[in-house]
Amino acid sequence: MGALVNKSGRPDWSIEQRWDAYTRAEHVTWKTLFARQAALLKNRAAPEFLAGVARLGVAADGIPDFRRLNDVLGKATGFRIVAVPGLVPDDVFFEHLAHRRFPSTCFIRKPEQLDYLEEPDVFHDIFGHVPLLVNPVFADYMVAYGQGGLKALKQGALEKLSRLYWYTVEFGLIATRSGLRIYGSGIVSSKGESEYCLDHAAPNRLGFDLLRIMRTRYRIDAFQETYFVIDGFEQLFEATRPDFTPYYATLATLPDLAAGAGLPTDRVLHRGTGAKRRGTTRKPAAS
Ligand code: HBI
Ligand code: FE
Repeated sequence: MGALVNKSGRPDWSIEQRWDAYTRAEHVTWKTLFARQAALLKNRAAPEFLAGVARLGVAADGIPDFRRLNDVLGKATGFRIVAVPGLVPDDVFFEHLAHRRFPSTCFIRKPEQLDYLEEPDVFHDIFGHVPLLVNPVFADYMVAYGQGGLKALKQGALEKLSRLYWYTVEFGLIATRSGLRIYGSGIVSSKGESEYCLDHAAPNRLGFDLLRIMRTRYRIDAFQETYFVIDGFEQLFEATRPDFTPYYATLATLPDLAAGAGLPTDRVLHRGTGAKRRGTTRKPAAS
């Protein structure tokens, strides 16, 4: 991450959302993105995600007012959205999560960036992340991740831990009786990757494996080469409950793996062909 500047003047980097200041055009951008993803995700997203969207009642009408979202979220899991100007430093990010606060950007992408932008915007942060924060098990996982992040910073293990966030919170898939479903926010906020991650033969789809994930590098500028599939949010929470200190010691003795690597020990749901996507130079929406 490049040097970040605290424009907020507050130690937690929070700002006011200033919901009244959004323009009509900005609300239209949100509505366009929302309508497109809602239709696409009906049979693709995890039922828990879709239940969260319904419960928040966010969102079909335009960029949501965080105060209204917080009424619902607070009652459901005690989580609270705080507005931030953009990416915040790792320690600030983890402090928020550990205290049941989700830092969300407030700006929305420009109309010509509907399919891709580098940094998280309010559509990614709110539509992508907040529906699952209504789910008690997932909410607890996010808090535990914040606490684990603060520990990993002290142990010099952030690179390993951040892969866990990437391959679960941002790009995770979940197995259901009706087949694979999406729960990762980087996917649900991207039209192209919402299709690619489930339908395309190129990427690996592997069973969740904590240490394997923390060894696996990732791409931030292209669709993922590997997706990891959980059986349920309980599995995620239970697997990450132990102290990670001995895991980091083990990982220090093992080589990192390429994003598209295959191991004999993988639980393979689909071994990717690795074929490069053709026909577009478009990148997926940022996470
Ligand atoms: N800041 N606003 C914001 N959003 C993020 O997702 C975020 C961040 N700062 C740090 C960060 N993510 C990651 O580096 C950690 O997940 C490791
Ligand atoms: Fe994100």
